[in-house]
This record gives sequence, C-alpha cells and structure tokens, in this order.
Amino acid sequence: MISAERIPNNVNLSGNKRLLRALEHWQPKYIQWWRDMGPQGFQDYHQVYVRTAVSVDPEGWAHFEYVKLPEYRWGIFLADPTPDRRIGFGDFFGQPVWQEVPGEFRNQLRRLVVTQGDTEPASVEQQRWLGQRCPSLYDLRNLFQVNVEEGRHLWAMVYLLHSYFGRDGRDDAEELLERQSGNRDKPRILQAFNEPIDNWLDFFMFTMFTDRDGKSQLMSLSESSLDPLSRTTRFMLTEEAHHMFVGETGVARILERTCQLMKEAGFSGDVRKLGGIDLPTIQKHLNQWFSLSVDLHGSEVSSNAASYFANGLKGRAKEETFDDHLVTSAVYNMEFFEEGRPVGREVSMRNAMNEVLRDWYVGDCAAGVERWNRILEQYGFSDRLRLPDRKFNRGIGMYAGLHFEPNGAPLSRQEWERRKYEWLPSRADSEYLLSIMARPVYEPGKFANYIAPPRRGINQQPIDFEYVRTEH
Ligand code: BYC
Ligand code: FE
Ligand code: FE
Repeated sequence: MISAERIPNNVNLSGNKRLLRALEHWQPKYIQWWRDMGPQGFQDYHQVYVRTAVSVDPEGWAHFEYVKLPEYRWGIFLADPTPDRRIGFGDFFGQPVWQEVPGEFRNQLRRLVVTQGDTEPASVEQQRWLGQRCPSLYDLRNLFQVNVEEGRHLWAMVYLLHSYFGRDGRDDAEELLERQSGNRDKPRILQAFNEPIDNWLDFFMFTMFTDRDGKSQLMSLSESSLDPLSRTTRFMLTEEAHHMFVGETGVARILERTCQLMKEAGFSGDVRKLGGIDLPTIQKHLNQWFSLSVDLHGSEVSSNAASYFANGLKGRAKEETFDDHLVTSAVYNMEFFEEGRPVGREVSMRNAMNEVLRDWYVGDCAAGVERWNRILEQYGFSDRLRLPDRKFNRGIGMYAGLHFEPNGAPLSRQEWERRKYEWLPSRADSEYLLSIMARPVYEPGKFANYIAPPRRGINQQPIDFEYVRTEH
C-alpha cells in the first residue's frame, strides 16, 4: 500500500483513487530502479542533508532535513494556476487553455512527455558512480540533491502520463524505468543521455550545459496549451536553477584552483604535475558537453517543431516577449552548408523553431562562460574559455556528418580524425581525471586538491558541515 500522505503533493492525491492506484503499481518499481540504478553505495547507510519540496510556496519549498536517499519523499507539484489562462501562440492563439488532452494531439503530447521524462532517470543513471569519487561532502550532497530532484522530475512526467494518457501512459511510465543510459539494446532516447559521466568535470559541465537544455525545453513546454503540462514544467524550472548553480560554481571552483596552481607552477609550468586540471582539459570538456547539448535541440529544420508550435503544444522560451505569436509568414535566415561552403537561405519560421530555441540556449550559455572568464581575468591570465561554434561536433541536424573546428572552419574527415582530441577529451585525459579523483574526500570541510572550496555552505550551514553522514 502506498499512502498519499507520504507523497507531498498539491494535486489532491488522497482524493484521486485512479491516480493512487496507478502509482501503487509504479512506485515500488521506481524504488527498485533507484536502488539498482541510483547512487551506488549510498542507499542504506548514509543520511544526506537535502531539500525536499513539501509545497509550492517559498517556505514549503526550502525544507531541509537528513534523509536516507531511498526514503526521500518524492512529491507531485503543479505551479499555481493562472486565472483565465489563454493559449499564447500557434493556430489556437487566444482560446482558453486545455485541462484535458485533445484526442487529435494525444500522440504528439505523449511523445513530448515521454521524451522529457526519459532524460530525468537517465541523468541519475549516468551519475551513479560519482559519489565514490567526490571532491568533498559539500559536493556529494549537491550531487544527491540534483539526483533526487531529477527523480522528482520523473515523477512529474509520470503524474502526467498516469493522469492524462490512460493505459498507454501507464505503459510509458513503466518503460521509463526500463530503458537504461548507455544500454546497447534499450538506450535512453536522446544521445547526450547515453554518454558516460565518469568524473566530476563531466558532472559539472553536464549540469552547466545539459541541465540548461532542461531549462530551455522546460521553458518552451511551460508555454504549452495543455495547462497541466505547463504548470508541471513551471514548477520544475524552479528546481533546475539549483542544478545549473551546481554546474556553474563547480567549474568556477575548479578554474579558481587551476589559476592558483598556474601561479604556483610559474608561466611554463604544468598544472597536472601539481595535481590540478589544466585549462585545455577544461576547454575540451566544455566543448564536449556543449556540443552534445546543442544537439538536444533537434534538427535545424523540423516539421515536428513546426507542428508542435502550430498546435500550441510547445512554444518558444519567453513566448510573451515576441510580438507575433501566429508566425504564419515570418522566415528565419539559416546558414546551410553545401559543398564545403556556407549558404544563407530563408526557412519558414515555424520550421525553424528548434533553431530559435537553440539561439536562446546558446546566448544563455555564452553569458555563463563570460562569468567563468572573469576568474581568469582576476588572476591576471590572458587565457579564455570559449563556446565552440554550434556546427562543431554535431550528431543531429544538418551539420551531423560534416566536420568543423571549434571556430567553425570546415575540416575534412581525415583532418577531423587526426585532430579531434585537440578539442575533445581523449582517453588519456579521462584517465588523468580519474587518477586525481580515485580517492574520494569524505572529511567535513576538506576539498580535493583540484577544486577550491565554495564561497558559502548550503542553507546557511558552514562549509565544514557534515552534509552527508554515515549511520552509526
Ligand atoms: N538524440 O525534428 P527532429 C532535461 C530524433 S533535458 C537522439 O530533429 P524534434 C534534463 C528525434 O526524436 C530536456 N535522437 O526532432 C537535463 C526524431 O526522431 P524520429 C529534455 C534525437 O522532435 C539534464 C529525429 O531525431 N526535454 O530535461 O524537432 C538532466 C528528428 O527529429 C535527438 C526535451 O527534449 C538527439 N539529441 O526535436 C536531466 C523536450 N534529437 O521522429 C534532465 C521534449 C532529435 O525520426 N522533446 N532526435 O524517430 C522535444 O521537444 C523534441 O523531441 C526534441 C527533438 C527537441 C528533443
Ligand atoms: Fe530535470
Ligand atoms: Fe536538472
């Protein structure tokens, strides 16, 4: 039996027998999945100082307590409704939003919810070994906070599948626990979620860039005409901010430590000899996770995207800031690549909606990289981190199969094969990172040599607080 009281929610779970019954079947499978595929070695004997959402108001939202991870109270929350909300874009612009799924859009909506839902458990799977290589208890706690919230995001999508998609939705919810990141036969749906996250530089770059795709996709889904989808994703966005904070400050702290070591090593010294992470290695990981996350926005020209927009299922980030919400005649000037040369061509704007969202995403990433570069500047170094060109290392869309340098210059396949590890992490780079992370740091207030301590602790606790404690 599951009890509605154990599941924090604002969807009147105790009064919703149908949903309770569906969850009753699903929840034990979820817990089994969490034990098998969640944080390895941190299930039964550790208590983690985490935030649990117990309601959507600011107080209920920042509720901190020690919990064993499998006992975390994963909740179901919708952001408060907007009175008289109207469809904000597409062919049904101005009509009242939907409280139920229209039959004609059922498959498209299901597919969007499943794709979104699939990424959440995937990321937990990708990160499941990191606890054993952590640079501090503070970072360990942040990892687990991100993990339990991604688990809650899965619950959020399962809530929609159970409530609005009947039998099919229940089947989809089970399959979300069956596909596995990196599995040859049953992989996760989107490629970035099948890539290994072996070390903490991967993790911080992932939460900086891939969780930021979460932000852009959730922003566009929060515009949806399907009101429960909009309200669910709006609440998820509040949690996403912390994930990107973890990524951005994680890389910033590595950069800071690298700068200190570069000063120590002297101008031509080797930071790796001092156990730090050199700038080229940081840049390669940035290139890797940025390009994988750029892929997550789909093909540049997409009839799927056009149809999502026309039907009001998925809008643009900050739809209200645009003047034209119908977008029936506008065009997007896109750079195609033909016979090794860029050719500009107009594409109907609706077909370019993936690219419109990608533009927003790239801008948001660029601002973050600028903030990182201030650290290099403060330490008096002229080196800078850079976002690669969006054509670099693409696996999806019209640049997939072509090859470019990070500055956007085209390359032959042979040149690419010869030079790609100048720009992407090589095996030797990964081995080096694993070697400096082989011994985890579990002592409160201590930090691995390659990363600086944070400016402050979590929830006004000191930095040497015991963020994760072992049961005695
Ligand atoms: N990998 O017209 P196209 C997050 C497929 S992250 C593999 O380009 P569309 C999180 C595509 O399915 C946010 N396959 O695509 C972050 C299609 O297949 P079919 C996740 C890909 O549909 C960190 C074909 O290629 N949310 O929350 O316009 C931690 C061509 O389709 C990929 C969402 O994604 C890929 N990268 O756009 C935890 C929102 N890209 O039909 C969580 C929901 C495309 O030929 N999803 N394909 O079999 C969507 O809105 C869209 O599905 C996409 C793709 C934007 C992803
Ligand atoms: Fe998420
Ligand atoms: Fe996230």
